[in-house]
Amino acid sequence: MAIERTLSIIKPDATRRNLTGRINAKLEAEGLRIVAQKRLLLTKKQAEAFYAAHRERPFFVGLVAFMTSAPVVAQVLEGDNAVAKNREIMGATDPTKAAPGTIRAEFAENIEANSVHGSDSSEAAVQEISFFFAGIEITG
Ligand code: 3AN
Repeated sequence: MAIERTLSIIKPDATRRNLTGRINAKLEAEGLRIVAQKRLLLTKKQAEAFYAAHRERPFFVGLVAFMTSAPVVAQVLEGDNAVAKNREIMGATDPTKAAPGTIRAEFAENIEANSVHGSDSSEAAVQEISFFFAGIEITG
């Protein structure tokens, strides 16, 4: 398997409930390494740019409001098959459909406030990592 990197975001519902450490523990227990991490409060412009692909979706305005409502923790995860592996650890978008033991099954409040984001392809990962991090900030 190839060593990959993926972008993860611990979302406002989770930072608000002080769940950063518990989420990180799960990621690490599953073999992903947190090779970069920063906590920041997104501006409206930044959240709109990050979710630009969803601009036409009915939930876009609410999603941007939610993502700017409290700090997020952006992180780069590294490991074997990191993109797919992180999606597996996260669970389905809708927490009522997420497999038991996944982050979203355990922590998400609802389909919008679902505790974590993870890149959904290796192309998205490259683009999303560069949205948040300069190469010099990532140390394997
Ligand atoms: P995922 O994060 O599982 O890749 P996407 O890319 O379809 O899911 O959606 C991006 C984000 O938009 C989700 N993480 C969630 O916060 C929000 N979202 C997705 N679907 C809905 C929905 N039906 N209603 C409200 N928010 C949603």
